[in-house]
Amino acid sequence: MSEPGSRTRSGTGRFISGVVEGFYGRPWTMEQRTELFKREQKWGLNTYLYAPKDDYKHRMYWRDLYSAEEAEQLTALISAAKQHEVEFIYAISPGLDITFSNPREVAALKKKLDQVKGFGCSSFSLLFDDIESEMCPADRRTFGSFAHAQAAVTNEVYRHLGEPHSFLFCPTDYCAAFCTPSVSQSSYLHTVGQTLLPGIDVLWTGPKVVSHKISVESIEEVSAVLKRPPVIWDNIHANDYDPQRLFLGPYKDRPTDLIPKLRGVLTNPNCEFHSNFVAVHTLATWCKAAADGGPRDVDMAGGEEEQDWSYSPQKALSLALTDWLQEFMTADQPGGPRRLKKELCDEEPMQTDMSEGPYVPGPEENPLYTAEPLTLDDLELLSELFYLPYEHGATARTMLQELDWLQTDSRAAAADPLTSATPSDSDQRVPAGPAHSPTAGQTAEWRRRAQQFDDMCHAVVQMFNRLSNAPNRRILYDLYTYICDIKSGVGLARAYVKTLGGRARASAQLMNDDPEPWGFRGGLSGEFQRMLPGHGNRDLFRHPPTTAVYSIRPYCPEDKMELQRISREMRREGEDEASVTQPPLLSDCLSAGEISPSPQCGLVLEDEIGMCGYAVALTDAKSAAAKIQRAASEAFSEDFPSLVSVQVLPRVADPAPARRMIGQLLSSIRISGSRGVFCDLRPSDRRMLEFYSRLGSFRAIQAGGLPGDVVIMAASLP
Ligand code: GDL
Repeated sequence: MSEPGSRTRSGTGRFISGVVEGFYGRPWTMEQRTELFKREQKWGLNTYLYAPKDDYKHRMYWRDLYSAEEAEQLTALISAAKQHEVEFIYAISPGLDITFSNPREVAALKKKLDQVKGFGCSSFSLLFDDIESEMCPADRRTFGSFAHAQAAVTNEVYRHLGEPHSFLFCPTDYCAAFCTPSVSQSSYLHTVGQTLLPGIDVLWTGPKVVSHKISVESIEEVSAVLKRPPVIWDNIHANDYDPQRLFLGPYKDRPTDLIPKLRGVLTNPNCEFHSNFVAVHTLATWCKAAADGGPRDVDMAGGEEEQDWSYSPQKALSLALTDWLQEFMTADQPGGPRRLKKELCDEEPMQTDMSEGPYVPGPEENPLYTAEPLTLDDLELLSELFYLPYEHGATARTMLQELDWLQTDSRAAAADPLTSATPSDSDQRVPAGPAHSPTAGQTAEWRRRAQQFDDMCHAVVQMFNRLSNAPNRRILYDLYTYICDIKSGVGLARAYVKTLGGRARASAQLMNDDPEPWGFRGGLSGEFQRMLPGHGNRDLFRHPPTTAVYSIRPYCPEDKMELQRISREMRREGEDEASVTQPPLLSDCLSAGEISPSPQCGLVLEDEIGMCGYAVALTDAKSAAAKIQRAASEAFSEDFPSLVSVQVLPRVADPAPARRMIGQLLSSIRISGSRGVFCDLRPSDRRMLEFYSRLGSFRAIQAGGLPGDVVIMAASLP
């Protein structure tokens, strides 16, 4: 096993570790970045990648040179990074509108980077994430593919800059989910791997944009294609995609065995600078941990002789929160903190001369407001409420489970005439809704658990109060909207449980007829979400992510039996009595093997158990349709000549693999020259109707000549 530090490729030694400021939204200030460098140095991280998406001159106006004032600020920042032994990598994202084949464009790129080089920067990066992957006609004439265009320009710029020691490239397909048909078969990634000069490193976010887990195998696979170990751009703590989420859990689900397989890890964390103490601190602990129990050749802060080198997310979190607490307790604003309860006890005797000291109330006057000091328990609770993208912390999970139990149990009790029909409440009861079942609170067990739930809610409110009184106001302000939101959410749940137990009137707490604006939680986006079936209101508590790893591969004749088995199984699930006697569907004939798929038009989805889905197509369905007397109109066949049939077993809870498989199939069909695809379904097959509707590209079509017992879902292939 090779050590990160002993890697020989292009002589680069150390494991790249640190932070990428790569999120959408308000960039950090120069002061915050300088603060970050100090922390990185203290915790043993060595790199900062400057890539704020919404900084004008980083992306949208990438050609524009910096003004004198901006130049001065960047120069100072680069020098601050040096002072703290942090490598400053300047990234630019020209992909929104660059014409790769135009030498003036490449010259503009070089000129901009030359300017930044003049500020003292010697490490650079070109980013091509989140852009259209279609080339303009001019580029298409010059380059064989998008990957060739990007790699050619990147190589040229890299050489122009004198082959810098660190030079990073972010591909457009920067995670496995974006690769077609898969990482190992992605022609885009293969071209990048073959064409990019060996001294250039490649950024990679893992299986997904925000990867739940990153396995050693997945990194070995992508490294083989890229011909170099990637630098992980980790979005585990990024929160720019949802204004209600914040991530204060530890760096997790990346085994430390990855360290020797990687060129480095950079975390792209929460937008709010001060919310990133845990994200960066725990990454630093992870980087120090060794896969084999011994220290790695990474930059580390001193004093590590007696350390336990194995990484435990829980321990790393405790270390981070202990240090964070210190920071919370450090006043950062003129005027200083209000006194804390503990300090008040040690205070000097009451002063009488008002002009010399702070105001001290006299007898029978109002006592001074005092705040309780924040505790480590508070920070632990905070982290558990705002944990990780695919996981709530322990307390959050318990609260959700308990609320679920309290609600279910009270509903059951309300429905049970033996427990619910007591004379005292029967006159209050209305037919629907859990809020009207006060008898559910009659059992001792229910009441005990309701009280426990109430205590947990109270602890959240207490934590909120102590946080809002913490002396460090900057940290508080960065957390404020989130803690306020959770306090309200918990408040609603608390009131609801009281109504379940008959201790509060539902209408008073929850369903006021004339609510204040906070009665319309989540605004327009919240309303949209509540109206959407399935995806829109998916919750982490009931639908934790699957840990299954899926692969998509081409269909081969040996798969026929298994495919038929899945088709039969799924047909049984979706069928009603009547459909058994109805004439066959074209898509069923394709699944059943009565019609063979066209070459290169079959894909199979597999998980660790085996085949769990398929997508097959017949590019020209006319003759097959004629066979079972299902000929559609000429116009329909012209617009939608190809037939598809897709099935995915219910155990595939994650919709992403099926989407990917269909995306790949549609692109093969398009390459064959087809203008559109269709599939025929029974009107009673709601599951598949919903499945196709959710894909977005399919819609129900009225096709002349087809019987009324069939629904056609079709998609154009532009
Ligand atoms: C992305 C963007 C990143 C953003 C993140 C989370 C990469 C390479 N690019 O896709 O800028 O912050 O998602 O929303 O991750």
